[in-house]
Amino acid sequence: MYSGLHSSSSIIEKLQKSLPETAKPCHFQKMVFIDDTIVAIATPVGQGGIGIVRLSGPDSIRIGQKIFVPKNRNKLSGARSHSMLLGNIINTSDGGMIDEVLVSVMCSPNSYTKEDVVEINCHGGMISVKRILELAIKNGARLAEPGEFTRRAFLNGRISLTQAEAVLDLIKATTEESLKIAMLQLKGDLSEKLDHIRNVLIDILATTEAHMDFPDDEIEPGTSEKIKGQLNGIQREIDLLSGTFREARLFRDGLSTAIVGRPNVGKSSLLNALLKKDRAIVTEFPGTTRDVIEDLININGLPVRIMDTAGIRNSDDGIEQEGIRRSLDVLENADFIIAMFDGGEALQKDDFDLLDMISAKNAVITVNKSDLPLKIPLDIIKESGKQYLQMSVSSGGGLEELKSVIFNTNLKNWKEGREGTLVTNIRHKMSLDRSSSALSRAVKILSGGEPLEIFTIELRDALDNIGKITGAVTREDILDKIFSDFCIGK
Ligand SMILES: Nc1nc2c(ncn2[C@@H]2O[C@H](COP(=O)(O)OP(=O)(O)O)[C@@H](O)[C@H]2O)c(=O)[nH]1
Ligand SMILES: [Mg+2]
Repeated sequence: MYSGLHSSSSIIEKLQKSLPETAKPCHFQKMVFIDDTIVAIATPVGQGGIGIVRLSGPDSIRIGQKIFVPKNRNKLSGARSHSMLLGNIINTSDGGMIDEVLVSVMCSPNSYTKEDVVEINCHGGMISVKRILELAIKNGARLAEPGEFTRRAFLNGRISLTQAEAVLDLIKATTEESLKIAMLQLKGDLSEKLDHIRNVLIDILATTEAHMDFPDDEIEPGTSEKIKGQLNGIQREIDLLSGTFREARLFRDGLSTAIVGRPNVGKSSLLNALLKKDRAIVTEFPGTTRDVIEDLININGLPVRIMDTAGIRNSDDGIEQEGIRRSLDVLENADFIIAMFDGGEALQKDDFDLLDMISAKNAVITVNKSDLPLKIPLDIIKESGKQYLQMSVSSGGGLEELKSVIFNTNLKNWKEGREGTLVTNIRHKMSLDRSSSALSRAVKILSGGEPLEIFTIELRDALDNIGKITGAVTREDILDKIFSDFCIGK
């Protein structure tokens, strides 16, 4: 009897081996990590050609089978992985048809989450997707949390934490260049580099701990020098990675750039010219712009969040004062400032105040209205030590030059076609810096001949901080924070 059982399982095994991974029905390779099944609408809410409701978890196929009736009478549970079935979604309580759909099945472990995934492609629009979502929930699925699909992909070991974060960057990318950088991270560029760093540190830790097991055995000077050399090398690699952050993160988050100046110098005109559309109201009356207006432009792949502000001057008007307060706020917090002056008028007190305000800022000065006779003494502008350029927004003169200045001033070390791994995420940068400091301390301890125990504490600290980046070392609260930035359905 037992041998019979044995032979049937080996038949399955044989069958399993003979099929390509994606051609196996799901029950051949159950690999369940988490016991509940989640569901969400994966496409944006609104009208569209199609909408997708996505299920992931051990019961996806069972739930799918309950609500979906295929046209060709095949069962969903017998469907080949990565195949699609045409059929209807049927209301389980009254048997009514909800929508005609295409259902795809992706079996564990060959899916986004590594779990069984069912995706229901229905007609776009609010009603159909919502009804299918509700039906799936009624039949045993739970509404997914933001980013929960990607979180499962991470927890099930399909991707590292940096790769999961890259998925979010990919969704949010606004230029081709930002997309390219996110793709590199998704490919695992950064995780690979960090895994290498981790492995070297683990080796050193193992060597040291082996020495500690034999307290009489002093660590020989030769070994100690070798370890120091290795640690210095690793620290250099970490610092190089961390050093890419300042510029690389601009491609991820965008460069926030504020146009500031007293009223009527041409700030709103400049915003419109950069955007090539009439975004802000332009009039000859000072004080027209009351609020901060923000929009996105692309300068050589750099997303620039450009902000037009209310003119900064002394004003008794309550609404204008609030606008000015917001302008000052933006001036304080922006990555880059375009300080604008009207070249057709003599400098006024508000202009001198502005020169003061930007003195310690990352800023460029533009002297606008160069089509009019110049009334500003350029010497005073030069004295500020800031880069300046003359332009005429209304005739388009100087616009391209301004764009190059924005790019080149903020990306001094950026080279086109550059190679190497980039760090774009502040979380990664902070952990890298902590790791680097721990390594500095470790080397110092080793040089000072202090006990190896103290040395290993620092080494572990360095190691942990690298592990936190890729997710090799994780904490729930960090995961919660990372995935809460995602949308539901990803
Ligand atoms: N002559 C001249 N006028 C300009 C130029 N740029 C803007 N203006 C005019 O200056 C006035 C104020 O422009 P606006 O963009 O509303 O200035 P803001 O108050 O700084 O936002 C409008 O009448 C514009 O047409 C320019 O380059 N040359
Ligand atoms: Mg304005």
